Amino acid sequence: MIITKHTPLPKDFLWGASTSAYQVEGENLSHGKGPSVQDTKEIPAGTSGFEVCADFYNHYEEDIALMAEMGFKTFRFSIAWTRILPTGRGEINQEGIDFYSNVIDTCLKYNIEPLVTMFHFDLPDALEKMGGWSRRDIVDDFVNFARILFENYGSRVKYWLTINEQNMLTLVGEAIGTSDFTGVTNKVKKLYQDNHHMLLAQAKVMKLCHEMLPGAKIGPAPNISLIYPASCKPKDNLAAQNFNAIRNWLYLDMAVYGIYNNLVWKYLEEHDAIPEIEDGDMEIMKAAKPDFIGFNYYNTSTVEWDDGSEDAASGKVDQQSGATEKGVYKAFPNPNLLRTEFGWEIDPDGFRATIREIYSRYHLPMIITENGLGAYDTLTEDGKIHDNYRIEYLRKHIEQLKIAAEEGCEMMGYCPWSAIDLVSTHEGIVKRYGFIYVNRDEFELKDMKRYRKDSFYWYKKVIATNGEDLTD
Ligand code: BGP
Repeated sequence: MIITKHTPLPKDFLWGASTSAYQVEGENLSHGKGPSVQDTKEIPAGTSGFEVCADFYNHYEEDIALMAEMGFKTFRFSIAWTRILPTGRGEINQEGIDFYSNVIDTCLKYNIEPLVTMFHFDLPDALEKMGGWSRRDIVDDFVNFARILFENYGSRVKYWLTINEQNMLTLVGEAIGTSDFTGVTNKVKKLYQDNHHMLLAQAKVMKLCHEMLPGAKIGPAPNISLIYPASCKPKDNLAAQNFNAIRNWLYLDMAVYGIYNNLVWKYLEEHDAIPEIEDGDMEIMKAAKPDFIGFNYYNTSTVEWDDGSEDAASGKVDQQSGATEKGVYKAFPNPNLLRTEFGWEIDPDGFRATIREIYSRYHLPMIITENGLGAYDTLTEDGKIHDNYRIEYLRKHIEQLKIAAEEGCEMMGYCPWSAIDLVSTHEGIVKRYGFIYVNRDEFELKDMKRYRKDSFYWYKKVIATNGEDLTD
């Protein structure tokens, strides 16, 4: 019998990093761009808004040149729906089309494959005012937007991602600034109706992509991380299964197999929250198939059983995933893990476990679309940023990714968050993630100059050796 040894990482492994339009670009209400829900939401106290961000809109050539210097094979960025269609539908803003066309051409000039997210938390405000994702017609709006992207960029963009972190939009939309519950009596029902429309929109767009662009590849980009049981009590294990289904598998079961996860279905029944599903919806979702799975990973979560009593339901809500659901599971701070300065658990082994689990469920190639460490970086007087904590975090995660690859999980690429410093979802720009430092403070813009962090040089070497050399 021939035993096949799995090679660590394929030669064409897509090393890169990620950003999203509303967090990096700036110029959020100029050059013809309409407001998105991010521009109209209430900005958390003490954090900056999205008017300038990293000013990528005016610095993209310099920024992509720096990515090329690191040796990026891909750059994951999102396209702001309202830069293309200021009100989400109707007239096209040519300046927006041209902007992303230039970004794509700049990537290609350096042999960097653009990896385009079509929707990253920035729903057009005009569509939100009409009912947002609750309105069935929004599915057509999203398909129309996708068609415009495929028509304009399809000959140059091979890799597409549909919706960023649809599961976080559903579970913690309020923190991201995307959930409006005005007049809503059954929150769960609204959330899962919106979710159904997103799933349907995603399926239609995957199908359209395959029809219009036969050479292209498309996949979802949820935030997937394994849920641990707090102990070996059988009930804690059931709680972990419940939360895994609600947080993770609902989204991938639908994207890959076109089925509603049975545990989630039961949960929805119990909350009188079964979405309205029209004839033909399930067939559409079954027929649409992703070419790969993109997923964001920051940390695992741990839960214990919740018996539904008043006291038991007071568990702490997990920062990333909102892990407390009365009578279903309760968040449990994992005592075995270190935390970042911002309180996020760090779990590289959990990364490998998550990759293994996804592969055993879906058997599709995977690309990591986000992973990273938010920290308060300091610029020294001689223009250095010694972010060894970030190097340490990324190294440990890449080590585990490589082992997972050796174990036979098909890995396509790794795009940590973020290529360059940008504004966090709700904790400002001083929560930095980038390889490239942007010289501004939360409210003082300074000169916006770019500096290479220590992690920049380290990642350059990692890419040059295809992940073989992870030393400092
Ligand atoms: C993911 C989002 C990103 C990004 C990242 C870091 O959930 O897809 O948009 O912001 O998390 O989170 P935060 O900005 O809250 O630190």
